[in-house]
Amino acid sequence: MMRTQVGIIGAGPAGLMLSHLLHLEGIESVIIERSEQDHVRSRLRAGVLEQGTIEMMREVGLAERIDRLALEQHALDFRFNNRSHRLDFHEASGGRSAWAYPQHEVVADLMRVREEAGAQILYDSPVSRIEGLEGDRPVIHFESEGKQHALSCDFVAGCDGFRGISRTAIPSHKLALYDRVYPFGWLGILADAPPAIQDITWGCHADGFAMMSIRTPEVTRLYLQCEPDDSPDNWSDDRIWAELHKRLDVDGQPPINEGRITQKGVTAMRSFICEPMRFGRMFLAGDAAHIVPPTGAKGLNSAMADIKVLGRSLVEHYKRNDQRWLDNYSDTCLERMWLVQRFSAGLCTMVHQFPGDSDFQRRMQLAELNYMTGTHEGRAAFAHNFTGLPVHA
Ligand code: FAS
Ligand code: PHB
Repeated sequence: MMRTQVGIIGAGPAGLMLSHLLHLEGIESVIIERSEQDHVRSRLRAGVLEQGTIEMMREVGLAERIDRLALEQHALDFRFNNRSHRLDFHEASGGRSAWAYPQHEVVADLMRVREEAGAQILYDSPVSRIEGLEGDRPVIHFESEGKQHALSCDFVAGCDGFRGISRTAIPSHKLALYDRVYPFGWLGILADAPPAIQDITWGCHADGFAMMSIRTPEVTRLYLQCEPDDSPDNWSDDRIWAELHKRLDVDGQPPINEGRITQKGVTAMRSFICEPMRFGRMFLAGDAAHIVPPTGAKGLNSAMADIKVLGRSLVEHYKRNDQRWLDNYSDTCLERMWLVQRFSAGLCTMVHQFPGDSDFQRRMQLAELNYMTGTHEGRAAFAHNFTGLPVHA
């Protein structure tokens, strides 16, 4: 039987970052990942990092590519009533920013430093069972190269995403699940087209939400609100550009730039949290414990916030034999995560068109948008959340 200190399930951003943080403190870990490495590395997902996530990556030795490739964002341009309403969250937050740095670059950075350090990351090795979580030596069972294997460890980190196995290893009567599925999805588009302006741009249109976000100076990430069960096959390039121009172009601003569409995909929208984020010697982190609609760009950032707390908690256990951080881990993460859910769900309600909404609801949305972009208090509240709430670790 294999043996390590911390068994990590999942080589997404949460699992990779935890493994790196522990390595920096001389704590052993093994990552067990279901998919092949190239599949994990190539997944296109989040695009915007909070100030705290950028600072964390710099602190752990990942500054070089961040400083070279990440594009600092100071504002978000809200478009409604055929006008641009630029919310400068850099100014409204006293100088805090967000950065355009795609998730697949974060994953590539972490994979590189882990490989350079000789990390044990077992790809193409699905975990089938976790046992002994209420004992002193939990065991993770997994398959690799057609054979069954077992990893004995002191602690298990469930970093295996929303559809992983770790959360299901917790007896259902020990869990409280909170869930909301939205009646729409996002059609995500990647286009070889330079961003029309340097600000993330939201179209809060009566026909539906749209967004233009930046991946590189030559590549734009675009989103269109669509039916929750829609298919990219229903969206020709012409239909995509017509809808994006309708929802995003306004007087006084350059129209969005068109270009070759290189990727299309539909993402469902969900708010989800499980409580607690710990069972015995297993700690859940990232999408394994919570999901937010991508509206507020909080999925990846929340995973990193959990890992910052979990990393600190495990270091306190191994280095100072102090269990308080581990004992408080779930409450610490959930207190912040409910505030993140509040922000993400609130934005979702404010900018999307819900089936059956009355004219009154539409006017309420416009009033929310006017308050948030047109008052100091509204801009400060948005900026405080969008650039990232503090992480207590
Ligand atoms: P991940 O899901 O990234 O990683 C979990 C890993 O565990 C995966 O590699 C999986 O293969 C592995 N795993 C699962 N079961 C396993 C098992 N039984 N054994 C071993 N390994 C197992 N967030 C944003 O902020 N902005 C966005 O625009 C955005 N867009 C998204 C689009 C899509 C389609 C999806 C699915 C998510 C999106 N997200 C977005 C959220 C996303 O970025 C997540 O928050 C982020 O990947 C969370 O990272 P992890 O918690 O590491 O989970
Ligand atoms: C993205 O680029 O994926 C993105 C940007 C801003 C958001 C949400 C997602 O608010």
